[in-house]
Amino acid sequence: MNVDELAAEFTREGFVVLRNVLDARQIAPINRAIERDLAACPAEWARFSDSFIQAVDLLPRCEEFDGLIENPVVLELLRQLLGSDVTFEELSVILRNPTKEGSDHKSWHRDIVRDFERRFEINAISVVYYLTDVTEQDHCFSIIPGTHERRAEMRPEDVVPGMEVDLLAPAGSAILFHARCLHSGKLKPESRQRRTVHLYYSKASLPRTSEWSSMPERLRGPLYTKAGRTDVMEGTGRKPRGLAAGLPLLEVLREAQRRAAVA
Ligand SMILES: O=C(O)CCC(=O)C(=O)O
Repeated sequence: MNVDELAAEFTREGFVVLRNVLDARQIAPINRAIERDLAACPAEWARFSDSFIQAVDLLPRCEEFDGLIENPVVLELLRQLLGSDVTFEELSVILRNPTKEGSDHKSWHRDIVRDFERRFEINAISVVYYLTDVTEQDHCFSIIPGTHERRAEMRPEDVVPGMEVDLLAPAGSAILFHARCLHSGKLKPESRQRRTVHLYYSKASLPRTSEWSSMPERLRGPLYTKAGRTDVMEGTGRKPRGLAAGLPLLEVLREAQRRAAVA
């Protein structure tokens, strides 16, 4: 499919899968960076559960992710979808370990803004890179097509099994999805560890969607104009103000999600 066809599919369904955007030579240094950072900076990795571990502020310590932010294939499609003023907003890494838990801790949700009445404020695209193969047996990303637009009236509690599409793809694939689309992680009892990198993009003309990922000096230019912006949307991307200093990352992230849920 060419970029116009991919853009049309994304616009209709709210997501598209680009298989094999990265090859093994590009994936290996990213995996090494994850292992290095896990060992060197364990406090930067929030352990939500045995099966959900996340780091949200890796860029100051790891240059290995820069190529993902600026991947030319993905950026061409993003420019088509968001316009030439596309901006990078956030990068996190999620590790999903083997588990017997039956359901995902976040369940069905829209990203950034949890308040259903404010869902049309969500104007961002997430890019999820699979770093490991995701087969029928593995924890996968699951999405409800069209819930960014034609089915935007659907609430998380309206989802019934069978509506979802499970995105199975080899390591090196990139999923682009509209952050307004209902989605969830689907846990599988026999899964291997799944590794993913989650990036968010929006537009320079819109408020910053997230302040979790700091952008060090080396990341400058049109893609990074949100680096110095303090007008962060009310939602999961906003660091909770007024918390005690030194609180573990897990508690800070949980509080951000709690505040976004009751907003
Ligand atoms: O781990 C998953 O597949 C789900 C990720 C997710 O919910 C998200 O990107 O917001």
